[in-house]
Amino acid sequence: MSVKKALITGIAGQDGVYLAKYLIAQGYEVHGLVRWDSDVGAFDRLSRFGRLGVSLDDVTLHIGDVCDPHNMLDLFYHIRPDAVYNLAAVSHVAVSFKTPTAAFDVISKGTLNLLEAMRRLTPRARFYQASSSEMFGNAPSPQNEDTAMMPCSPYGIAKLSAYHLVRLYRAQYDVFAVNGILFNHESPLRAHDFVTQKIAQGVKAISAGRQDCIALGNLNARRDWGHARDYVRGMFMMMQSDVPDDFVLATGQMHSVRSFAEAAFACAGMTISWQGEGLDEVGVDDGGTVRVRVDEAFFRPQELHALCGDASKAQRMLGWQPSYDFQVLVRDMMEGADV
Ligand code: F7E
Repeated sequence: MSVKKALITGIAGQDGVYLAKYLIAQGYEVHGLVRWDSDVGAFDRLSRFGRLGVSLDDVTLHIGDVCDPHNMLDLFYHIRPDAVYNLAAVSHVAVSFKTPTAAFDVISKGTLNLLEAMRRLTPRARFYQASSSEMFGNAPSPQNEDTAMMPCSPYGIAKLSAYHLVRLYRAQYDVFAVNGILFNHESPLRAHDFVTQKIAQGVKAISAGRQDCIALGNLNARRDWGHARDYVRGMFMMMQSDVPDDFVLATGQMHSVRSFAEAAFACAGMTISWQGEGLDEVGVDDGGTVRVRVDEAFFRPQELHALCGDASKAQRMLGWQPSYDFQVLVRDMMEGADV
């Protein structure tokens, strides 16, 4: 039997590297798409592979761009993938307000280019779309597959358009295409401008005496944070189902940015108490030193206040459930031990 081939767009990101490792272990030949950069081979862009123990000899990297339809046709023609995981995105919600066109190009047009290439060249391949809980916007929690979607960021709106493209291609062209509606998922490989990693790195720097304080935005924002390792396993499970469908992956537990900070400081043996309100609120350690302050620069133009997912469909139909709880996730990020 020939070896199955998987193509992962956005392979160099947190989820891409965890997924590549998972698929290699499942016996797949893994191909990954990375954007051109004059430093494309530079250690920092591909460093996540090494941190997770994945040799660059075990993946085939292709330089390209999902925004280019010819490039996608060429890629499908040459690789002939059996499974396509579309993880490419401008994944930072705040950045999508500054570069909305880029967000739409990569997320919406990029997904369209991939679906078109797949239906023309490898119509029996399976397609995973990285849809996001950001599509729900401020719809009431808990959110599941039937919740009305009201995105409140260019990122969320672009993701919603890609989500609908997947559903359209499934209905119209009978391709196997699934939407994984993933709530926030983190790990020691998370980029440093997402709040969990920013806090984890900040607390580590404070306990090492290299930094005094962390500046954060909305401390009251609440998210359903899981571990990327559990979520890539869920992506694979969706792709093995008999019938293509859409699934929420979430822990069902919601915590505030403030609680994440408290938990991270606790891992470093520090207790934080909160004083003041609004922009004047500070988090103070036992010795009275300010360790967290609020900076307006980190607030979103439109805030998404609370996300908490209901993953009962994935539990029922795929047998998926998360193995990391909030405390274990925070500890793992603080130790960086799980990489
Ligand atoms: O923000 C608040 C911020 O940037 C979480 C992406 O993977 O998950 C992620 O999007 C919350 C927000 O993630 C800071 O306002 C406070 O309410 O870590 P984040 P995100 O925007 O939820 C979804 C599911 C995706 O699909 C995305 O691709 O934390 N917050 N202070 C802050 N956020 C950041 N980044 N920095 C702060 O200083």
